[in-house]
Amino acid sequence: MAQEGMIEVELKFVPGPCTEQRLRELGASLERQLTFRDSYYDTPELDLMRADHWLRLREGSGWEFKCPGAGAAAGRSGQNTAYLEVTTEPAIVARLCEVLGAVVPAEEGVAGVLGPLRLREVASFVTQRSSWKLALSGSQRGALLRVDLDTADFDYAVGEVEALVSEEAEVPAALEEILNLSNMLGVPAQEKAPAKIIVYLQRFRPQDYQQLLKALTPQTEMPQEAK
Ligand code: V4E
Repeated sequence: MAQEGMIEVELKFVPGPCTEQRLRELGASLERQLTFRDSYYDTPELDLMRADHWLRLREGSGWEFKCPGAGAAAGRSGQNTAYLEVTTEPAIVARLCEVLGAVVPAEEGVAGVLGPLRLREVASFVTQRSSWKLALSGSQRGALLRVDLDTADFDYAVGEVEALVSEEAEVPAALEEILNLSNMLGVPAQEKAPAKIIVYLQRFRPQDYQQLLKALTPQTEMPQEAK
Protein backbone atom coordinates (compact mmCIF):
# COMPACT_ATOMS: atom_id res chain seq x y z
CA MET A 1 0.00 0.00 0.00
CA ALA A 2 1.40 3.36 -0.94
CA GLN A 3 2.81 5.76 1.64
CA GLU A 4 3.76 9.26 0.54
CA GLY A 5 7.44 9.70 -0.20
CA MET A 6 8.39 6.16 0.80
CA ILE A 7 10.57 3.98 -1.40
CA GLU A 8 9.08 0.58 -2.08
CA VAL A 9 11.64 -2.20 -2.50
CA GLU A 10 10.10 -5.40 -3.76
CA LEU A 11 10.50 -8.79 -5.30
CA LYS A 12 7.68 -10.59 -7.05
CA PHE A 13 7.39 -14.36 -7.00
CA VAL A 14 5.15 -17.19 -8.08
CA PRO A 15 3.21 -18.36 -4.99
CA GLY A 16 3.07 -22.10 -4.46
CA PRO A 17 0.61 -24.33 -2.55
CA CYS A 18 2.84 -24.17 0.58
CA THR A 19 3.51 -20.42 0.62
CA GLU A 20 0.90 -19.59 3.29
CA GLN A 21 1.96 -22.49 5.48
CA ARG A 22 5.59 -21.41 5.18
CA LEU A 23 4.67 -17.85 6.12
CA ARG A 24 2.96 -19.12 9.29
CA GLU A 25 5.95 -21.31 10.14
CA LEU A 26 8.20 -18.25 9.83
CA GLY A 27 5.98 -16.36 12.30
CA ALA A 28 4.22 -14.12 9.80
CA SER A 29 0.77 -12.87 10.72
CA LEU A 30 -2.11 -12.31 8.35
CA GLU A 31 -2.70 -8.59 8.63
CA ARG A 32 -5.72 -8.27 6.37
CA GLN A 33 -7.55 -9.54 3.34
CA LEU A 34 -8.92 -7.03 0.89
CA THR A 35 -10.32 -6.67 -2.58
CA PHE A 36 -9.74 -3.58 -4.70
CA ARG A 37 -9.86 -2.36 -8.28
CA ASP A 38 -6.84 -0.74 -9.90
CA SER A 39 -7.33 1.44 -12.98
CA TYR A 40 -4.11 2.41 -14.77
CA TYR A 41 -3.90 5.59 -16.86
CA ASP A 42 -1.53 6.57 -19.65
CA THR A 43 -1.36 8.48 -22.91
CA PRO A 44 -2.28 6.67 -26.17
CA GLU A 45 1.48 6.26 -26.78
CA LEU A 46 2.05 4.92 -23.24
CA ASP A 47 4.47 7.75 -22.48
CA LEU A 48 4.33 7.09 -18.74
CA MET A 49 4.82 3.33 -18.79
CA ARG A 50 7.52 3.60 -21.42
CA ALA A 51 9.35 5.90 -19.00
CA ASP A 52 8.73 3.32 -16.23
CA HIS A 53 6.16 5.56 -14.49
CA TRP A 54 2.87 4.00 -13.36
CA LEU A 55 -0.26 6.03 -12.64
CA ARG A 56 -3.25 4.29 -11.15
CA LEU A 57 -6.45 4.96 -9.26
CA ARG A 58 -6.77 2.37 -6.52
CA GLU A 59 -10.25 1.84 -5.16
CA GLY A 60 -10.31 2.80 -1.49
CA SER A 61 -6.90 4.52 -1.63
CA GLY A 62 -7.04 7.13 -4.39
CA TRP A 63 -4.43 8.18 -6.94
CA GLU A 64 -0.99 6.58 -6.77
CA PHE A 65 2.03 7.28 -8.95
CA LYS A 66 5.05 4.97 -8.88
CA CYS A 67 8.23 6.54 -10.18
CA PRO A 68 11.64 4.98 -10.57
CA GLY A 69 14.02 6.52 -8.13
CA ALA A 70 16.30 4.52 -5.95
CA GLY A 71 15.98 1.57 -8.33
CA ALA A 72 17.75 3.45 -11.08
CA ALA A 73 20.41 4.63 -8.66
CA ALA A 74 20.97 1.08 -7.49
CA GLY A 75 21.33 -0.04 -11.09
CA ARG A 76 18.35 -2.34 -10.90
CA SER A 77 15.20 -2.47 -12.88
CA GLY A 78 12.27 -4.75 -13.53
CA GLN A 79 11.35 -7.43 -11.02
CA ASN A 80 13.26 -6.57 -7.87
CA THR A 81 13.70 -2.89 -7.57
CA ALA A 82 12.77 0.26 -5.76
CA TYR A 83 10.14 2.81 -6.70
CA LEU A 84 9.11 6.07 -5.13
CA GLU A 85 5.44 6.15 -4.21
CA VAL A 86 3.75 9.50 -4.74
CA THR A 87 0.23 9.74 -3.35
CA THR A 88 -0.66 13.39 -2.79
CA GLU A 89 -2.46 14.85 -5.78
CA PRO A 90 -0.45 18.11 -6.17
CA ALA A 91 2.79 16.08 -6.10
CA ILE A 92 1.39 13.59 -8.63
CA VAL A 93 0.26 16.41 -10.96
CA ALA A 94 3.69 18.08 -10.73
CA ARG A 95 5.50 14.83 -11.55
CA LEU A 96 3.10 13.96 -14.37
CA CYS A 97 3.76 17.36 -15.95
CA GLU A 98 7.49 16.85 -15.53
CA VAL A 99 7.46 13.42 -17.23
CA LEU A 100 5.12 14.56 -20.01
CA GLY A 101 6.78 17.94 -20.52
CA ALA A 102 3.70 19.99 -19.68
CA VAL A 103 3.24 23.17 -17.70
CA VAL A 104 1.96 22.51 -14.19
CA PRO A 105 -1.56 23.97 -13.92
CA ALA A 106 -2.62 25.96 -10.89
CA GLU A 107 -4.86 24.18 -8.41
CA GLU A 108 -5.76 21.04 -10.33
CA GLY A 109 -6.29 17.56 -8.95
CA VAL A 110 -5.32 14.48 -10.95
CA ALA A 111 -8.81 14.09 -12.43
CA GLY A 112 -8.58 17.68 -13.74
CA VAL A 113 -5.39 17.06 -15.72
CA LEU A 114 -6.33 13.72 -17.29
CA GLY A 115 -7.90 15.36 -20.36
CA PRO A 116 -5.25 18.07 -20.93
CA LEU A 117 -2.45 15.50 -20.54
CA ARG A 118 -4.30 13.00 -22.81
CA LEU A 119 -4.36 10.39 -20.07
CA ARG A 120 -7.00 7.70 -20.33
CA GLU A 121 -7.65 4.34 -18.72
CA VAL A 122 -5.54 1.59 -20.28
CA ALA A 123 -6.18 -1.21 -17.81
CA SER A 124 -8.61 -2.01 -15.02
CA PHE A 125 -8.77 -5.14 -12.91
CA VAL A 126 -9.76 -6.37 -9.47
CA THR A 127 -7.26 -7.93 -7.05
CA GLN A 128 -7.95 -10.12 -4.04
CA ARG A 129 -5.07 -9.68 -1.64
CA SER A 130 -3.91 -11.42 1.53
CA SER A 131 -1.43 -9.18 3.27
CA TRP A 132 1.05 -10.74 5.69
CA LYS A 133 3.64 -9.06 7.86
CA LEU A 134 6.79 -10.46 9.36
CA ALA A 135 9.66 -9.15 11.45
CA LEU A 136 12.73 -10.87 10.11
CA SER A 137 14.91 -12.03 12.98
CA GLY A 138 18.43 -10.65 12.65
CA SER A 139 17.25 -7.69 10.58
CA GLN A 140 19.74 -4.91 11.15
CA ARG A 141 17.09 -2.33 10.33
CA GLY A 142 14.62 -4.02 12.71
CA ALA A 143 12.06 -3.44 10.01
CA LEU A 144 8.91 -5.25 9.05
CA LEU A 145 8.60 -6.99 5.73
CA ARG A 146 5.27 -7.38 4.03
CA VAL A 147 4.23 -10.28 1.86
CA ASP A 148 1.21 -9.82 -0.38
CA LEU A 149 -0.43 -12.79 -2.05
CA ASP A 150 -2.56 -11.48 -4.91
CA THR A 151 -5.05 -13.05 -7.28
CA ALA A 152 -6.24 -10.82 -10.12
CA ASP A 153 -9.66 -11.28 -11.71
CA PHE A 154 -8.07 -12.36 -14.99
CA ASP A 155 -6.84 -15.54 -13.32
CA TYR A 156 -3.32 -14.53 -12.46
CA ALA A 157 -1.67 -15.10 -9.07
CA VAL A 158 1.49 -13.36 -7.93
CA GLY A 159 3.26 -12.82 -4.63
CA GLU A 160 5.36 -9.88 -3.55
CA VAL A 161 7.85 -9.44 -0.71
CA GLU A 162 8.12 -5.77 0.07
CA ALA A 163 9.99 -3.40 2.37
CA LEU A 164 9.32 0.32 2.70
CA VAL A 165 12.32 2.54 3.32
CA SER A 166 12.60 6.29 3.64
CA GLU A 167 16.05 6.80 2.08
CA GLU A 168 17.92 5.43 -0.92
CA ALA A 169 20.82 4.45 1.35
CA GLU A 170 18.57 1.84 2.97
CA VAL A 171 17.70 0.12 -0.30
CA PRO A 172 20.58 -2.42 -0.46
CA ALA A 173 19.93 -3.67 3.10
CA ALA A 174 16.20 -3.93 2.42
CA LEU A 175 16.89 -5.85 -0.79
CA GLU A 176 19.09 -8.27 1.08
CA GLU A 177 16.35 -8.88 3.67
CA ILE A 178 13.84 -9.44 0.90
CA LEU A 179 16.10 -11.99 -0.77
CA ASN A 180 16.67 -13.73 2.60
CA LEU A 181 12.96 -14.01 3.22
CA SER A 182 12.37 -15.22 -0.36
CA ASN A 183 14.89 -17.98 0.24
CA MET A 184 13.18 -18.94 3.49
CA LEU A 185 9.85 -19.03 1.65
CA GLY A 186 11.40 -21.39 -0.84
CA VAL A 187 11.09 -18.84 -3.63
CA PRO A 188 14.19 -18.92 -5.81
CA ALA A 189 15.35 -15.36 -6.52
CA GLN A 190 15.78 -16.19 -10.19
CA GLU A 191 12.16 -17.43 -10.47
CA LYS A 192 10.64 -14.07 -11.25
CA ALA A 193 6.97 -13.29 -11.70
CA PRO A 194 5.68 -10.44 -13.83
CA ALA A 195 3.54 -7.67 -12.34
CA LYS A 196 -0.23 -7.92 -12.80
CA ILE A 197 -0.37 -4.86 -15.06
CA ILE A 198 2.27 -6.37 -17.35
CA VAL A 199 0.34 -9.65 -17.68
CA TYR A 200 -2.90 -7.70 -18.20
CA LEU A 201 -1.39 -5.74 -21.11
CA GLN A 202 0.12 -8.88 -22.58
CA ARG A 203 -3.24 -10.66 -22.57
CA PHE A 204 -5.71 -7.89 -23.33
CA ARG A 205 -3.75 -5.13 -25.08
CA PRO A 206 -1.08 -7.01 -27.00
CA GLN A 207 -0.24 -4.04 -29.22
CA ASP A 208 0.35 -1.81 -26.19
CA TYR A 209 2.36 -4.61 -24.65
CA GLN A 210 4.56 -4.84 -27.73
CA GLN A 211 5.12 -1.05 -27.63
CA LEU A 212 6.13 -1.35 -24.02
CA LEU A 213 8.34 -4.32 -24.69
CA LYS A 214 10.31 -2.28 -27.21
CA ALA A 215 10.55 0.80 -25.00
CA LEU A 216 11.56 -0.60 -21.65
CA THR A 217 15.26 -0.96 -21.10
CA PRO A 218 17.00 -4.26 -21.93
CA GLN A 219 17.64 -4.93 -18.23
CA THR A 220 13.88 -4.81 -17.62
CA GLU A 221 12.72 -8.34 -18.23
CA MET A 222 9.37 -8.80 -19.89
CA PRO A 223 7.60 -12.13 -19.74
CA GLN A 224 7.64 -14.03 -23.03
CA GLU A 225 4.82 -16.41 -22.10
CA ALA A 226 3.10 -15.18 -18.95
CA LYS A 227 0.30 -17.55 -17.90
C1 V4E B 1 4.95 -2.71 -13.42
C2 V4E B 1 5.56 -1.83 -12.40
C3 V4E B 1 4.78 -1.03 -11.61
C4 V4E B 1 3.30 -0.82 -11.55
C5 V4E B 1 2.63 -1.81 -10.70
O1 V4E B 1 3.29 -1.98 -9.47
P1 V4E B 1 3.13 -3.34 -8.70
O2 V4E B 1 4.13 -3.42 -7.62
O3 V4E B 1 3.14 -4.45 -9.69
O4 V4E B 1 1.68 -3.20 -8.08
P2 V4E B 1 0.94 -4.17 -7.09
O5 V4E B 1 -0.49 -3.83 -7.15
O6 V4E B 1 1.29 -5.61 -7.39
O7 V4E B 1 1.57 -3.90 -5.66
P3 V4E B 1 1.45 -2.65 -4.66
O8 V4E B 1 1.70 -1.42 -5.45
O9 V4E B 1 0.09 -2.67 -4.02
O10 V4E B 1 2.54 -2.88 -3.64
S1 V4E B 1 5.80 -0.19 -10.57
C6 V4E B 1 7.15 -0.89 -11.19
N1 V4E B 1 6.90 -1.74 -12.15
C7 V4E B 1 8.09 -2.31 -12.69
C8 V4E B 1 8.19 -3.25 -13.81
C9 V4E B 1 8.84 -2.86 -15.00
N2 V4E B 1 9.35 -1.66 -15.13
N3 V4E B 1 8.94 -3.71 -16.02
C10 V4E B 1 8.45 -4.95 -15.87
C11 V4E B 1 8.55 -5.89 -17.00
N4 V4E B 1 7.84 -5.37 -14.76
C12 V4E B 1 7.73 -4.53 -13.73
